[in-house]
This record gives sequence, C-alpha cells and structure tokens, in this order.
Amino acid sequence: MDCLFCKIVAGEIPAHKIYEDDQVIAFNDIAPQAPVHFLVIPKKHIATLHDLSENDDKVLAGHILFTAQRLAEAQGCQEGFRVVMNCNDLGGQTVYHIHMHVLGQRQLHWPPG
Ligand code: D5M
Repeated sequence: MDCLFCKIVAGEIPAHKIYEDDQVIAFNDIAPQAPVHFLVIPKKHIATLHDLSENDDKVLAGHILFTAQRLAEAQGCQEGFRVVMNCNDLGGQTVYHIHMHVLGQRQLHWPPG
C-alpha cells in the first residue's frame, strides 16, 4: 500500500519517533507549526476519520487520545495544548492515514483558518 505513514510505521521512511507501542506511534511533524508539534497515529491503516469504526476502533481511538494527552504533558504542555484531526480535503487533510496533531508551547488562536 502506498501510504506514507504506513511506511513510517514499517520503518521504511525515517521519522523522529517519540513513542511507540503495539497500537500507535508518535513522531514529530516534519513541518512544525508550534514548538511542540507531533502526530499520534494508529499502526493500523485507517484512511480518514470517516473510516474509523465505532464498533471496531473505539479502544484504539481512546488510546490515540490518551497517548496525545500523556505525551503533551511529558513535553511540558501542562498549561495548554491543542489536538487536531483533519478529515478529507475540505478539512485540510493531506496524508490519508489518520493522525492526531498535538501542538503546544505557544499561544494558539481561534479560528485556526
Ligand atoms: O497533516 C499531515 C501532516 O503530516 C503535516 O503536518 C506534515 C506531516 N508530515 C508529512 N510527511 C511527514 C513525514 N515524513 N514525517 C513527519 N511528518 C510528516 P494533515 O492533517 O494531513 O494536513
């Protein structure tokens, strides 16, 4: 499968990994938009949030969120941070393997644009 993030999971493309377990990996974003900007992704290929199954992926979805929470705290974001999941072209998604952006260590604004 020609998926960039599956290749990172498989170790075929290098990434600055900050966490890995049997279900997820987290790595620094290649184009950081904040001093802390990493992505948490499932190892399983799921293209978009539309493809996340409420029946099959509930535990995985929770694990992605709590991994983001724990790593954000470990990276000094206790005062605040943001998580973002872009869905499809209109939502700004460019890599079609779901990923949770975690951004912190600067003042973030709303709306994001
Ligand atoms: O975000 C996709 C994100 O993926 C975007 O912020 C850049 C990041 N990206 C793309 N290629 C890489 C590699 N090779 N390493 C690390 N990060 C990467 P989206 O929400 O789909 O717009």
